[in-house]
Amino acid sequence: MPRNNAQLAMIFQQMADVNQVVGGNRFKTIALEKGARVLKDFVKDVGDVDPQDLLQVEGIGKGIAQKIGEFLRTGQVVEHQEMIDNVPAGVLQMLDIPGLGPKGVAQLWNDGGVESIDELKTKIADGSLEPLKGFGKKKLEKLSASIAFAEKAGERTHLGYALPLALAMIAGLEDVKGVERIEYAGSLRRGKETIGDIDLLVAAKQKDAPGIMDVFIGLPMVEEVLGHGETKSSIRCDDEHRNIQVDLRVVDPKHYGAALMYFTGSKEHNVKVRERAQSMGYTLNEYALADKDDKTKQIETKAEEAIYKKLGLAWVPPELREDRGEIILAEQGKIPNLIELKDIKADLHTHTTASDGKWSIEENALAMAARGHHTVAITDHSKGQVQANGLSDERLVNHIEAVREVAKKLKGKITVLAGSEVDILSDGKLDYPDELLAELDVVVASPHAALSQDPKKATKRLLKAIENPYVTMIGHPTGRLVLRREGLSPDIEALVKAAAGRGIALEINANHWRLDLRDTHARLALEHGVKLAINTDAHGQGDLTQLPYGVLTARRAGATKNDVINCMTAAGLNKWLKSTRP
Ligand code: DGT
Ligand code: CA
Ligand code: CA
Ligand code: ZN
Repeated sequence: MPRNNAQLAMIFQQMADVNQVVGGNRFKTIALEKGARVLKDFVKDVGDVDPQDLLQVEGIGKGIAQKIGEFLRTGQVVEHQEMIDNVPAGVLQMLDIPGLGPKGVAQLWNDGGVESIDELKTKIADGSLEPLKGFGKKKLEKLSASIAFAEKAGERTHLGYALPLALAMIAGLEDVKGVERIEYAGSLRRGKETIGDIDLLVAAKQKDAPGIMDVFIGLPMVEEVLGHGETKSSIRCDDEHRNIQVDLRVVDPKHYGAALMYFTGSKEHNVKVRERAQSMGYTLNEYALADKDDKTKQIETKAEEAIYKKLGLAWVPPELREDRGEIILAEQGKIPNLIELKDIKADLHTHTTASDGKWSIEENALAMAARGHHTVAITDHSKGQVQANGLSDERLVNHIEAVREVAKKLKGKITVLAGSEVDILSDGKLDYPDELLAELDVVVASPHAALSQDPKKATKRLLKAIENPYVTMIGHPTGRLVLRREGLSPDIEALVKAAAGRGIALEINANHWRLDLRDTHARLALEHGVKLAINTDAHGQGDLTQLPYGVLTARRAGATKNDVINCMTAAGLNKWLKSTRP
């Protein structure tokens, strides 16, 4: 999302929330929320749009447009500042508790006298909130769990926010005088779903380091300089108001390999490799692989590959450096040839305006073709997803026809398949009858509601869906949202075995909020020979950027292109889809 749009969307959303908390005018809340939504979906940066044209955009009225103008001129919205100044900081923080919402916060504050998360915890514990209407024992238990989850999530951020930010910083630094190489290291290079901080590494001569540091701390996204040294600086970004810390280290080009290896981690991987080095008569640190007895005798320092090689190991892709058996694979020369973004040739879970998407069937398919895909499946929501405008049985019949029309029109450009993202109801039944599912080419069965079900029920529910003869894959199997919602905790092994038995796929939903299956679950699926699907779940053009996150997660699971149905040829995929059907 363009920067200005993201910041403004967050400002309007916070204004809407605070307005609700203080019991402000309802229409003001609606206008602000609408403004936030429109900005989130807006493709161009609002800073590049003529103010008159902005007023033509549906959902941007005079008030919103005026605030956008103010923000672009001054970097803030005075009314926003005034509103948040009138509410205790602790109350604002309570708005971040998943599942509570502005109304709940208002009630806790006004009727319960709660002014911070800490107070909330105390008052839940001593039972003094139970008389509060709508805050029964069960609700308070849920609230406690949400708080615990949010605290555990702590200061980490999503892969999908950290990666674009790191790339933007690299773009701002790579042409600076003296920069020979620059890469991100740490958990980001390992493709983890959440990132504690971003670690940037530069290869440059000592004399050029100060100049590079000066440019770094002056980058436009820098909010606060936490430390400014010759070889290391740290800054804090306020990207979309998520605090992200970035460390930049400058190392001599001759030590770059050792440094990159060290700062990529994981710590656990590093420990294992270092132990191996020691057992072979070496030492290994962030400068070099050196002789144990004479540390001035540096053996390999420049490239990661050479260091691994000296240790009798194949180079280990960063995504596998988690001490999950990769050292043995590297020793045996059995590191898998991991899937790459360019291997993905199909998207089998996408939406259109028929349900809650923002583009037509044809716009969707043309974008997928332009992206280089040979196949796309149109999988709009089923009727139970009322808030997502899910299709009734009758609407689905017409929709299939509309998809077939577009498929005919685009023949030769891209294969357009008719599908559905059919809701897995809480008891495991699907939201359409089998006769209707049989008309579709692709059936993505996904859980959307009842996501705090107990694990036994969840397992039974998903197993039942897997058994349906028309299901092609289970979409985002747990329904979790990264750092936001735990989702279902089914017996993954049982699901994986059942999917293997049926010969159907399990999805890695590539959206960085989902990444569901997560890396460890996907790994389990592969161990049982289950095929993975990597889909964007795209609701519009902007969502195509999510695909790399799904690929990174698959790489962390050790997937090759042969494990992923989206990498098949058009003919191969067609044949595979048929093989899942009776
Ligand atoms: P994060 O930032 O929490 O998402 O995770 P990382 O892995 O990026 O961790 P970070 O930023 O603390 O450190 C970057 C890398 O530096 C880490 O993956 C491995 C290396 N490293 C940091 N501290 C140590 C240490 O005490 N021992 C070893 N062996 N490596 C370390
Ligand atoms: Ca880090
Ligand atoms: Ca760090
Ligand atoms: Zn979907």
